[in-house]
Amino acid sequence: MKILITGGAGFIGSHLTRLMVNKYPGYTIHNLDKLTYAGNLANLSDIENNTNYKFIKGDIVDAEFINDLFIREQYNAVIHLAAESHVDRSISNPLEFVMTNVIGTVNLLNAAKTLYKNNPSSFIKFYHVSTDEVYGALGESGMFTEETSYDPHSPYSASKASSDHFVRAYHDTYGLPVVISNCSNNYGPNHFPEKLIPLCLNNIINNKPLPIYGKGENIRDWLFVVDHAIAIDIIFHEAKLGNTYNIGGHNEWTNIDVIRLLCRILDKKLNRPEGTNEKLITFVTDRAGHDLRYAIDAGKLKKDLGWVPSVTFEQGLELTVDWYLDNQNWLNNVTSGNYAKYYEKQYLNSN
Ligand code: NAD
Ligand code: TDX
Repeated sequence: MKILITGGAGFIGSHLTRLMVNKYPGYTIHNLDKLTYAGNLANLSDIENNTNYKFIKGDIVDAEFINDLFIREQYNAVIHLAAESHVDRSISNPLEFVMTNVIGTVNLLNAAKTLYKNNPSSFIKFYHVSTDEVYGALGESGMFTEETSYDPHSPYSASKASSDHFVRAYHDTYGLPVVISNCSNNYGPNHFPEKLIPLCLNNIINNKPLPIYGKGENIRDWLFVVDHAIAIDIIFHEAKLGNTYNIGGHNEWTNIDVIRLLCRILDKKLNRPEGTNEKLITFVTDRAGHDLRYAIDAGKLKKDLGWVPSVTFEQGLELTVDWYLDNQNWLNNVTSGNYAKYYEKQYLNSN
């Protein structure tokens, strides 16, 4: 089986690519990534020489490039993660999110449709990786199920909702074999330090303020990134076509409590007196349209396919903190902005 993973140099994509390359030596895995600020080939340095793995630099917004690639490579399946993924960036530049998340997805769907039409038994699946943010915000109770109506509030979630609708439309209209999953907030190694947990981790290490939007009372449902990758693998292989699965950790935390826990873990690991890091917490202006609460009901995934998270939040956060402390070069590289150019040069020189 020849599988195209898009966005494989990003946070979740790199964990999924590693899992697929190592677990399925008989598969050929291509990783298509534009290497935006969020894409980093250093995330995959441990598998870059595997014979069943190939990196392809390219932009999913470029329809001609995507069509040529699909015709040349005759993929059997696509797992689509490439996206602009940061809500705050979507508030300052919505159009970039429309281009990548909507137009880019439709380009991939068109290319997949051509392969499927030409040889229906050879193109088996288009797996679209999406987010719980498409469902909007919850009040103090309730959970998102697969039946919850879409109600996106940010330009990011609106673009992801739109891409989900296109994926379903290609299933209903053209019979394209699709699967969608909507996951809650991920955390773990290789998370770009613009998102809450890695941003605060980096700032604690460097004794900088920890910016908490509003009063820190917004609630997210956190899942360790490797558990998301495991869920995608299971859904990719076992889900019925046309189905949607919610993925989540049953692990709701207010932002302020997450950051307090992180501060306590890092007080110990950095040998600072208890309470030192909490003093860095700084309340700042709230995010516009800030969703109050997300919570995923992942009961269907457990019932149908037997998936449950493998680590608790405390275990996952400890693993994450240890990874960042052991990989401060990674953090320094991505915060210096030199890394994309550096790794691109390395790659071009070696090919
Ligand atoms: P990320 O920002 O870390 O990585 C995105 C990757 O896509 C990067 O490697 C980037 O270079 C690549 N990319 C961006 N634009 C591209 C383009 N035009 N062409 C080709 N490649 C391009 O994102 P992430 O957090 O790993 O998220 C991956 C996917 O999972 C996204 O679709 C996101 O919506 C979804 N998701 C993320 C979370 C989360 O908590 N991070 C939760 C649920 C769903
Ligand atoms: O500096 C900050 N201060 C702060 O209080 C940042 C960056 C965030 N926050 C808050 C906003 C959110 O309530 O923390 C919470 C988490 O924020 P992010 O890490 O930006 O994630 P979120 O907006 O919840 O979206 C994430 O989860 C769903 C991912 O970025 C998305 O790609 C995914 O789809």
